Amino acid sequence: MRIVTNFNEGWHFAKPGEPEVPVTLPHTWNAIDGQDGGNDYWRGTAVYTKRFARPDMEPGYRAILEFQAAAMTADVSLNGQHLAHHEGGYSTFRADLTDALEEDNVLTVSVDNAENDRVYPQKADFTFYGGLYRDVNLILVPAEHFELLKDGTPGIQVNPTVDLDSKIASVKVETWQNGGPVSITVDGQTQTVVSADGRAEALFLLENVRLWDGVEDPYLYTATASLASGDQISARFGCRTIAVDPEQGFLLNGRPYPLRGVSRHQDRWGKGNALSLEDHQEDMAVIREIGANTVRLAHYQHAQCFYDLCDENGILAWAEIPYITQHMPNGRQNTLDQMRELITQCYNHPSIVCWGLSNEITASGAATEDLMENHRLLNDLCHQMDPTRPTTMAHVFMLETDSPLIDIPDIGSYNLYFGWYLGELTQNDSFFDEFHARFPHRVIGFSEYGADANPQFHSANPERGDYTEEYQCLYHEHILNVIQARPYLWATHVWNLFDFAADGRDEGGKKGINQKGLVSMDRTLKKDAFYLYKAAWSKEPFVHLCGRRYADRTEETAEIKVYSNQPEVTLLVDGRFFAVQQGQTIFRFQVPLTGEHTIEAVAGESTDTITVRKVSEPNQDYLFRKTEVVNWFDRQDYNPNCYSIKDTMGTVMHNPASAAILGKMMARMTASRGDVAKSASGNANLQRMMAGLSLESLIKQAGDAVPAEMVQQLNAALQRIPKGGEQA
Ligand code: GCB
Repeated sequence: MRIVTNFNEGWHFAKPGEPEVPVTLPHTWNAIDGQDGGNDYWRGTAVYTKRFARPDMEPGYRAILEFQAAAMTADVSLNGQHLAHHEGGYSTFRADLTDALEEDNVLTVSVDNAENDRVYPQKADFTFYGGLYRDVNLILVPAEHFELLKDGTPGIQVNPTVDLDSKIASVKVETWQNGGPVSITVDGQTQTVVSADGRAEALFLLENVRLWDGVEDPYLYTATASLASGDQISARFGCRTIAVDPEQGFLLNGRPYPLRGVSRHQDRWGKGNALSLEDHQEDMAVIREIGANTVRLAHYQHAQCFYDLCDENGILAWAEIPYITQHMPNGRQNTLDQMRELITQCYNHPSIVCWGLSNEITASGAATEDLMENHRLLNDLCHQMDPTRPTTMAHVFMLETDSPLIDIPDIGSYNLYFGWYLGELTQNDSFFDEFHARFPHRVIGFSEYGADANPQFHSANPERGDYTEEYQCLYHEHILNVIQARPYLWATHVWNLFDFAADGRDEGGKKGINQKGLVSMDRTLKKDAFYLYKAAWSKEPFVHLCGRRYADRTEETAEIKVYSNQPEVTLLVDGRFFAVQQGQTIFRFQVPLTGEHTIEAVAGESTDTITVRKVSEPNQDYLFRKTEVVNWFDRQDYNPNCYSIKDTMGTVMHNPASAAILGKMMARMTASRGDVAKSASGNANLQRMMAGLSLESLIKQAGDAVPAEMVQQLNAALQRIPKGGEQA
């Protein structure tokens, strides 16, 4: 018999030079300092200790300790004897304690999240929490047992192949063990097979197979394997086919099934990444509520229980390793190790549809030969370990669309932030249209897009960069059209379903938080944009009035916006009928304001109510205080017959004199902005994309990075050059 005991209780934790404190796992030491901004959270080596009596074991049994994650690097010792070293903070690993066990035991686990140049991630927009932040289990197994130590394997791999026409699935089950024979059962059929070189295999036919069919019917089968010793393991699996096509996008079980959903990071306000099962379940409930059919589990391996939840709920998942932002020549082995563990540990999940090789890996540097080679090796590893799933990559927007890097994975995907960090919303449309026209045989997706919103901020005239809930809504309304009009996009993922910690951030009125979430980091507040997607995706009838936190309005007539998946919305103002509208997803009403009004939206059985008030002065709490730099633009006088920052980049670059001035300023600017800006400034693709934008808007996008005097100098210098005939 296999006995699994939770080992989360009774630990002590100490940072260097500090006294030990009792802790219960899951635990991270960065729950507070990793979320409060300043990019100064503690990164180093801390020690977890646990004393325990020798477990009661029958003779020959082994005691294996399972860590479902240790961030980022761990060394496990028992009674002073070093037993395991593991690099990578997101995957399961196990250590065999047996030979070091005594009557009374001291277990020490040194866990390290310090900076280095080998273990990913090292540079990325999220907090690298340190700690034993997932469950630890003690597993007692008989001498004859299924493999536990190699790459955190479940010991069993199930590979169903489905013929949709005949509805027959042939299910190959493989197990790894140190004994045999092995009895394997699937759907009431049992086979006993020999084990050769530690591996056994059985093939089952399932007739009239019930498919694992996404959110509609995520039916799971179970394969169970046992040994004469009594050791037994099982794996759930799903019978489904997946395919991708450059025109049809993603296909599930033979039919087009556009993947439309959200991304998720594994952290929460006040807890860091030390989540409970209930936290994970709550996140899945929010994914179900919004009506998504896919989740990108960014930017690393998530908890097994979350992939289980995806399996159970029919949510198709993008799984990836944290090979992100900056390629490290010394990190090659670690990328391969993390990928091997990801695939070994996650293979059986029917929800997983692809393996993500990297994210925005050229964001801080060029695609060097070493980086290319690293990707080729990863890609080959994925194909060799799993011929059934495509590999993919999330490209940074400025990666040239004809870069040879794009050819490496089976299918591609871009992270685009036009309309937020830079550019205009419509550039999202043109980017994909051009890509699709130029590369009609490539499968392409939209792996990230989003805009930050602080739910405190509001505006009747929302603009990019104002952090209002209203701009986030406008942004997502636009992108919703982009993705609905382009079914060839094999997957699209909102960045991000939840606000998450990025301790290096300080913007939009909050330190340490990336506020692109549709839901707050504590999961208590759903921003208005959440309901836009719910209206587009969910079948559960509802109506939502935007502006619940935006009561004080200065307009004579306010736009009242309603999101609903119902075909008709009736608006009541102060209890009286105001208007009725038929439509889809978004309903807009112009409501004259005189004093305080109760607004009620009714759609079928659903209702929602807000209060709005006519005020004479804007509520100052609603305004994100922009920096001097941004305000400066509005005060400029300029001569339109000469060049100025009002001109487009393309126009300014057209004249050698004005181009030289701009070139000089860009060189000065990028010198102080680090690697991302440097690679952006030398990037022809980006410059082509930016050519149609005014310098003013480009500078605004750069925010505080361009000091006011620099803008003034640039504008003054441009204003000295008369335009010679070309249009501004
Ligand atoms: C990206 C990254 C993601 C960031 C996001 C952002 O492109 O892939 O990790 O959090 O942008 O919000 O800037």
